[in-house]
Amino acid sequence: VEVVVVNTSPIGGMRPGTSGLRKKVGVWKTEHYVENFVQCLVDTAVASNGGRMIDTIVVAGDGRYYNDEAIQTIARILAANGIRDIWIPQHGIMSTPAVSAVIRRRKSDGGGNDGEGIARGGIVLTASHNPGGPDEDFGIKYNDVLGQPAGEEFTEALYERTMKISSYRTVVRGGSSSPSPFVIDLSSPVGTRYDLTPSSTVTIIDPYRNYLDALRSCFDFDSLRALCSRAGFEMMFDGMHGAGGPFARRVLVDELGLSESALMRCDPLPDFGGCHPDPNLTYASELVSRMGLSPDGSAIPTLDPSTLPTLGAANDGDGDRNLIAGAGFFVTPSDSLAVICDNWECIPQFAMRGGLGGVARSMPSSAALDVVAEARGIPCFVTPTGWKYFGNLMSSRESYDGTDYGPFLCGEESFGTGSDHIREKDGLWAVLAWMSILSKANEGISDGEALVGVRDIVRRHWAKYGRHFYCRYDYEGVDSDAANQVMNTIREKFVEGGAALPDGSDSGIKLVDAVEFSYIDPVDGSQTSKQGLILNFKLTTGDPARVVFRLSGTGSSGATVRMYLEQYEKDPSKHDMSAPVALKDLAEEALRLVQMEKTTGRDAPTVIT
Ligand code: VG1
Ligand code: CO
Repeated sequence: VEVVVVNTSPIGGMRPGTSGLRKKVGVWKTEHYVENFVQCLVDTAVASNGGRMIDTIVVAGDGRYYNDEAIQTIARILAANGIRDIWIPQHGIMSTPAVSAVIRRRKSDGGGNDGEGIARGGIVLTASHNPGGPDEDFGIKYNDVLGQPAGEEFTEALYERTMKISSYRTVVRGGSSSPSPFVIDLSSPVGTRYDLTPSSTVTIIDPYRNYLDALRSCFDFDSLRALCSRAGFEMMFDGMHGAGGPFARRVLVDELGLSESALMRCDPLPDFGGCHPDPNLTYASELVSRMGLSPDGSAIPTLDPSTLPTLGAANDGDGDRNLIAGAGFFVTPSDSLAVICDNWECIPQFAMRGGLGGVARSMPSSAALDVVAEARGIPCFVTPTGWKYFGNLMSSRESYDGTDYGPFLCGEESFGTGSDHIREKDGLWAVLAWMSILSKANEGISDGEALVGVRDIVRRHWAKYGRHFYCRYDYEGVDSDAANQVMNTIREKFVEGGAALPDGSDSGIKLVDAVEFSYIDPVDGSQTSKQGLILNFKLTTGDPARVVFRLSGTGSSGATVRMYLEQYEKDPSKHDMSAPVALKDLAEEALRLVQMEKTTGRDAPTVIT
């Protein structure tokens, strides 16, 4: 085996977005593409490690098309750069939360890894909820030593390097006369080691162990097992053919005793079986209908809820997102977060430490969390979209001097929920959190009586705190110039030209102000601007409403305009209205003001969720 230096030149367009670099597979397959990006990633990681080589790194993907090939290429680059220990899960597949758990928890196994015994970082091969396959998306992101997505400073430095790169290092077998690539057998037994160079070893690791330990530290598996065996409790989990499926099987079936029939689509497939692995009302349609729901999230009136599963859940391609539903009842991610917050007593991870020390949500998520946090005296943070901002908050609250800042809960409207057990959102964690809430809610219910369901829990929550009606419209594949024009129009007319706010329309909904969200990280002081345009309205009832516009940062072509709608309703007699109906007037007024159809040519969104 020989280390070789290969000449290359910069390739444009390698700036990571909300969560890593996502491109069509065809782009990744162009010559030097993966090599250039990963060499720059290593260089940036070394620079941010004070110039010292990174000793241990984990490489894993969500199993999408190109996963295994990219793992091989990346392992060779890492070895040639002198990274001593490269950890790859058996079969190359791990969910994103499981990678975060490995980085944080995996200690030296007594083998060649005699360093500090923890990974310095992780390379995660995923385009998350984007479709996979030869003509679809592939992606690479980097998580740092804490297991959290690299921040903007890192990704910008990485991008700068991609503009200057002139060579990369890799290893070949057979010397330069008859070189052939070194290939690792990803299906070899856990513990198998490959010496790629005299100073660099690949170890095949167990994908499950560290993640299972992380979940065990959060939940009471015995009481969850008891819930699963209760008469009347039925569950349905949709893995969407992503990386979360095998982890769900390992936990829900092997540990908690559910039957295999509780799982659907839990075998990872390179093209996710042709589906769009995003667990929302549109793309998780089969689960949604099995839960007795229409695509707009309302209950199908002809179905008797007592014949439907108690709990339905889905994960996205890389297992970090979650959808939660009950019998004939869809829970919005923003409500889910607020309910988990209010029910912290049900979750041992929080209860054992006397409650939550802090909570956070992304700006476009609804204020349902804020209302609970305020009532219960929990500090609440509002961050830009993307998990990296939560990571900073959580890590800053880790104790170095014995102070207990308490556990941390956070989430996003985009079906992301999680806590400080790792530094990523965690689809399965959210499912176990809801199972814990259900378990507690049914403690006093005797066998034979109807179980307290998801719907009962959320409706009680609304009665207590009021309901934040919530909906998101996505306009996907919009022409980039048109998308920018929508944003510029809002900025110029309503944010900067605030004095000239228009009169309300016939609906009586009145725009009261407009702001552009920017964020100063309270931990490192870094500033992030242009994180979404917020239009604040006043309804005829006097209640507040809000519409946010943002451009997606995870797409691989064209632009996606997201419109987030939120409207507060205190009156319980109005809580059973369906969200799209309740929000219809607000949506129309916002679309009229920003001239969506005129600018983009779209008279309807591609996805409503
Ligand atoms: C989307 C979501 C955001 C999430 C991000 C990554 O970003 O809106 O909340 O953190 O995806 O999730 P954007 O920029 O497209 O709106 V995942 O599961 O795709 O890693
Ligand atoms: Co994801």
